[in-house]
Amino acid sequence: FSSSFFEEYKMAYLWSEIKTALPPSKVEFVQQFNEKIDPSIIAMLQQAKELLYGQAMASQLLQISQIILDFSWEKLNTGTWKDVDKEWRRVYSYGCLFKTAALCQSKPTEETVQEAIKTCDMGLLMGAVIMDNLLQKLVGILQNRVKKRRLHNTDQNDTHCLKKLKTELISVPEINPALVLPRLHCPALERFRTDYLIPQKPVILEGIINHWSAFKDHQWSLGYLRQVAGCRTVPVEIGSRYTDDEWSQILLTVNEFIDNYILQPERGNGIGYLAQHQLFDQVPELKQDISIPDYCCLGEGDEDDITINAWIGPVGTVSPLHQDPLQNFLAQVVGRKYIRLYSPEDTDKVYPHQSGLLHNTSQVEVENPDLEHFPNFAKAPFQECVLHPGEVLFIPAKYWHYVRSLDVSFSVSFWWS
Ligand SMILES: O=C(O)CCC(=O)C(=O)O
Repeated sequence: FSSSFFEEYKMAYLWSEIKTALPPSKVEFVQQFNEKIDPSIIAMLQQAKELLYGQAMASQLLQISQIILDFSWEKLNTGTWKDVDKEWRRVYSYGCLFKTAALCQSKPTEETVQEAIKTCDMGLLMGAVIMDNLLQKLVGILQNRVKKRRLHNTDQNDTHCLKKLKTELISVPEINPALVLPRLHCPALERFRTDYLIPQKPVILEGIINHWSAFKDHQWSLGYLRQVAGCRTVPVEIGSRYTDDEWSQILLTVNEFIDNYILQPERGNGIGYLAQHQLFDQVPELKQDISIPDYCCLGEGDEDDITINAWIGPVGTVSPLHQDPLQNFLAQVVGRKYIRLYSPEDTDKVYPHQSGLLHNTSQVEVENPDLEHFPNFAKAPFQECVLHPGEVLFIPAKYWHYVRSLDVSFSVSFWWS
């Protein structure tokens, strides 16, 4: 058989695979909404379900799903995100589900499968969980259709581009030995609790994540990221730092992010940072490569309440000096990061922004401070380090932290209470 015949066969088979993930009959396909949802939209959702289980043309289902998506999208983009009614997010997810099904019904091309993957990702990012996380199941099936073809020629290309990048000058700060953060190798839980957690003192922990698959059989790299998530759509922060006026968030596939913001940043419009907590829910393969540090059991919260964030970006991403309300383990997996910490006791010396949204962020550019405007910043004591792969920095709650990547970098942070 020719490979194109094989590809066509696989695409034809795709719909039967998608169908097995859907409820077997329309009776079992339950959609219930409260009175917040307009009756006309409920009628459309009902009609979409009839079309999905009937003999209708895929184009009809596509049309109706697009109306559901457009209508609910309006609702998701009205007012602030926290005030958006979850019920409309569920409607949006159903719209994504119907559109995905419509796109996959008759032998889809690779482009159509890509569009279906993007549709599922939009539902996962903007919608709410429906039908036992069905969108996640569907995207897994779809991803398997495109993933394998991408594997071959990217790694070599990436290495070549990375070599070129290495020639750029990176300013690695000289660490003052008097200010360097202490390091401990696999301390006992009790030692960590008494000497660091209770007194809320930062420390670098060594040797506690070496067993992660991310360092072993699934070693994290740009190539690996392309393999498990290349075709997935994710939000990327564009701009050197989130305090800049030009800073924005855009949606890109992971491959586009790597190509245009990591390997050839001159192609993208500024520095791009994949900094978000949804990545591990969107791409469970990545979550399986890491694990929550044992030391989190010393906290009071449930394991389910721990937020796991991914921080993936090129040389030079900067997280301006800011504080977060929870305890943090910042684990470095690939590349190095320069980090500065200031105690919450010195908050007045770091000049937090006055405005509501940025009140947890300092106005001072840490490595180039304007001491005329912020004179007391020079008096603020700090600790610093270069965090290397395999090291984990404990940042106590409310500690001010500033982070600049010195290489292409992958980090994971765990926020716990
Ligand atoms: O690594 C970074 O750029 C920032 C990390 C951070 O702010 C955090 O983990 O809270």
